[in-house]
Amino acid sequence: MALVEVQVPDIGDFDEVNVIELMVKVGDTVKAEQSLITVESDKASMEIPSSTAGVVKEMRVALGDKVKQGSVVLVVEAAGAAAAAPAALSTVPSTASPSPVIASEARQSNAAAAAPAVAPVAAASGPVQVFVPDIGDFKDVVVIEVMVKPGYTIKVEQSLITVESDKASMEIPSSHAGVLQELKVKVGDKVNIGDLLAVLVGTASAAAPVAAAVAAPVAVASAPAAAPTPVAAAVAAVAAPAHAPGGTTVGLPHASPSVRKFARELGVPLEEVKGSGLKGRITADDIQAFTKAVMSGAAQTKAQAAKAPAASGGDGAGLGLIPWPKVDFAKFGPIERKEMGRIKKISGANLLRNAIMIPAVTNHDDADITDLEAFRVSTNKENEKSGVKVTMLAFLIKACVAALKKYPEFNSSLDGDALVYKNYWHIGFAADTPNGLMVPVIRDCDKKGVLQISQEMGELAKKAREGKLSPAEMSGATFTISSLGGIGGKYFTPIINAPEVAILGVCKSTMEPVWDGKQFVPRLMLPLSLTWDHRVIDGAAAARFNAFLGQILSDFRRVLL
Ligand code: CAO
Repeated sequence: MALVEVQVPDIGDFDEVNVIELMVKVGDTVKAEQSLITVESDKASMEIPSSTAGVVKEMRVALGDKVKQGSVVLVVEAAGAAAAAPAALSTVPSTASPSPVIASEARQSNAAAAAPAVAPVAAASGPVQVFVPDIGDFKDVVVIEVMVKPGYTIKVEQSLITVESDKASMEIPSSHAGVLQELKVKVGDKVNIGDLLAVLVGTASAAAPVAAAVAAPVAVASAPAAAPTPVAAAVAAVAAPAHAPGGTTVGLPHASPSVRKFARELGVPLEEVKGSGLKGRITADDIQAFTKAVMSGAAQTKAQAAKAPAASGGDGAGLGLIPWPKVDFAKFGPIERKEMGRIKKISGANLLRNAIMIPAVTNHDDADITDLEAFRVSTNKENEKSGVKVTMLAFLIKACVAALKKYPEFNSSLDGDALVYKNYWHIGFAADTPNGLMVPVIRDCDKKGVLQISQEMGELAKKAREGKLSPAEMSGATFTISSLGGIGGKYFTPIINAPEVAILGVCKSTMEPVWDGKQFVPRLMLPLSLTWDHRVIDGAAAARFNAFLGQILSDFRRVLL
């Protein structure tokens, strides 16, 4: 088998270019014409193909190396080559079998050198037609990107569109300056040399190398000579960020033609992929990783996210719902529009997801807290000096821990088809703040007494109202209580705080006549509303949980059992 050194072929006017991607490694079997590496100048990126089929024996370039015509890329053990010269190392420029990319670039360069004054005109004030210039051997190249819009002010050499063959991407520049009146191509169109690309008007300011005033309308090919660096302009690369008329950079993703093609085949939006290659270049591995993340649900494309229901104003398209009604409220009376705060937006999105995704059921019950309230009042009297006031919520937290221990599925979370039972009891409580609803978490409530829970609750509620809660102080809850007891109401249906599986809503206790078997007696009754995830809990368990909670609250000594 003959060893063949594959060299960088004639790559046109480029002196030294950077190796930005290695597409093969030692041991790989390569075909003739297969791309080996991608190189990049400040204007163009090109794939360097192999002149020879065989097995890669040695890589002679690494990422970041600078190469030029004649640099050895790698050594291939030629497939099927005559074994006549086993020790001989033949050196073959990869252009021995001219690849379309390189051939076209070389030709472009030659054409430019040979015909420096082909482009006739640039200064004209009437409409000027801009045509696809000589782009080498390429036929029917696809327009993959349109970088300008009618109304844009175009400079000479400004890229108008990007076209792509299976081997190269090129930006097609404008030969003239002016205002874009009409663009004649769109993404997906196939173009060839001489095709009409655009019509510009008001081109008087155009600075062409060969300036000659011509009466309008004139037809001008965006020929190499219109651009001082024809090769660079004609193959102006995917790697070079395009510039919008206002000078702002249009974020054109850095990727080689084959990677772009790969992304297109998979329907991957290249502009959403984070490049891990040199200078943030997107590699085939990045495309694969992105696809995997989207397929596994770990990531979303922007299009998917746009379809997902939003915190508000989402159109529900992702759920197949009819669109949200759009009403011009101002038609019916004076209005004032105020953006929602950050916390409301975040909690809104969470509540919506939880309301939609959890098959939730709410059980209502009443607990007799007559004795407990008397105990609470006396405790507060005794502790007056300590500054810690105990509210019913602190007792409820303690009572809930006892119920969660007895019914552990209420302290669990769903993980796929499994239930994760947590052997810790961190209780979240909904706090009403000027910025919106927040849920601070009191940790290890099983290990704390009612007084300590009251004290922590006071501190956390204060922090919540001041907007000073840390993310850690709002995470890790295993169960949540939402108390409207200080405000009023009877029952409500709280929304479960995923990934928890249940939440207890509590309203204001009231004195009610309760039948004790012989007579009606006045008792202080606390309304309970327990919402539970029907995938994890069933109605009987929920009823038992509420009943047990009621027993504890009516005789708090049971907490000790
Ligand atoms: N029944 C009757 N009275 C009650 C009660 C109940 N269930 N719960 C509390 N109270 C009383 C308290 O004893 C207190 O009375 P005094 O002022 O006479 O001492 C008063 O109501 C105010 O209590 P509080 O609200 O300050 O204290 P708390 O411990 O009950 O609640 C907190 C603390 C932070 C949870 C509460 O202030 C809060 O923000 N609640 C709103 C929660 C919420 O918005 N939930 C809805 C979520 S869904 O949108």
